[in-house]
Amino acid sequence: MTITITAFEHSPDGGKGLARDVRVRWALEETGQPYKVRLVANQAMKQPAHLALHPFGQIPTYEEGNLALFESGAIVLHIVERHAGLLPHHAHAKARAIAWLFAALNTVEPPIVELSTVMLEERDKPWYAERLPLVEARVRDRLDLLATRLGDAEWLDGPFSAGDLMMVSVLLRARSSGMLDEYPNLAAYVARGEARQAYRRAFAAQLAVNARTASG
Ligand code: GTB
Repeated sequence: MTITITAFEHSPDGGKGLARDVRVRWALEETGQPYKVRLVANQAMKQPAHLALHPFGQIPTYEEGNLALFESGAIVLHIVERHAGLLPHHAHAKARAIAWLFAALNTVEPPIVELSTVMLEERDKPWYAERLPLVEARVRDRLDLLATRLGDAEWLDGPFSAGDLMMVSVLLRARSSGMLDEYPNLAAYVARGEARQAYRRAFAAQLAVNARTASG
């Protein structure tokens, strides 16, 4: 059955790979699943046809046969549970990989998204200079402990897993703030993720869309 995902027609990042369809593309590439992409314009996201797929009118979504899913974490989990490659076979190791996937989404991503929102949308506000260091400190709280836990390991818990895919995806969004470079082992971890062939294919595919839609 054909897998179809949705992505921005025009990503606000212009193709830097930060929108959440990339983690879904990456999981599909890692597990060798072909997929199609339906591009959604901003105004169409809040129209009934898209809201029927995604209750909050966002991307990404995932359709396969009569299954429609939203939430990048749920989509990635669905993919990796059905197709081998990103979850260990041993039950405990699998549970830990899923724990890292949730940790990326629930524990690490929120302060990073808050930081990027502050930097993008609150720069001209009177509270910006006071608020920025508070939000940066919340990101550092997470990165300090994540960096300690990773140490010199290649991946978070044994071989590369869905937990690493999600953590690398989340950390990428912190790079433009410069904070990732404060943690050389995390920066190297992210670079290892980006160097994977499956990530490169996922990144190139979204870049091609944004290059095309920007020019036409
Ligand atoms: N929790 C959901 C998930 O993980 O799937 C969140 C989905 C979400 O935030 N989708 C965003 C969206 O559809 C795109 S990815 N936004 C449109 C809307 O809400 O109307 C978030 C995103 C947007 C832009 C950048 N960027 O420019 O760098 C990065 C990430």
